[in-house]
Amino acid sequence: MDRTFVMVKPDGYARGLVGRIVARFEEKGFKLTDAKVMHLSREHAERHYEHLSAKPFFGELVDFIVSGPVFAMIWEGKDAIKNARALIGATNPSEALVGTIRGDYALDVASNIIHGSDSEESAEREIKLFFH
Ligand code: YYY
Ligand code: MG
Repeated sequence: MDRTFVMVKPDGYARGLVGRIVARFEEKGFKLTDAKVMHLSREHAERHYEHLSAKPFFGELVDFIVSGPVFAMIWEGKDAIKNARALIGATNPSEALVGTIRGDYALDVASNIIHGSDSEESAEREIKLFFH
């Protein structure tokens, strides 16, 4: 069974969106196999986003992701990575379709409320980083 890593970011957690986001994944047909509230260290956040370290927004991204608790999850289901990304919507909420999580709950790319792994390699890496 395919698995993916999903995380409600500090803005989504602070806004009380965890329950609604979990419900969206359950309604789609995914099974939750692990989950926890965490407050990421800067080192953990930098490792999670290390592939973006050369980007101009990297510093702000790390500051944001350590700014408060997150809710980390592992979801299981057919084509989990692709189907979870479809449910999450485009990176920039301005481009995310209504009906997707970012399309319905976010306005700004810097606070787009949720993360989902984008490949099998990143799902494996992120599940290890957050759950081992
Ligand atoms: O996988 P996804 O979260 O959809 O996008 P990434 O390209 O991996 O970027 C990670 C994260 O960085 C994104 O969710 C918001 C932030 N970001 C940003 O603040 N400004 C950008 N122009 C692009 C991404
Ligand atoms: Mg990504």
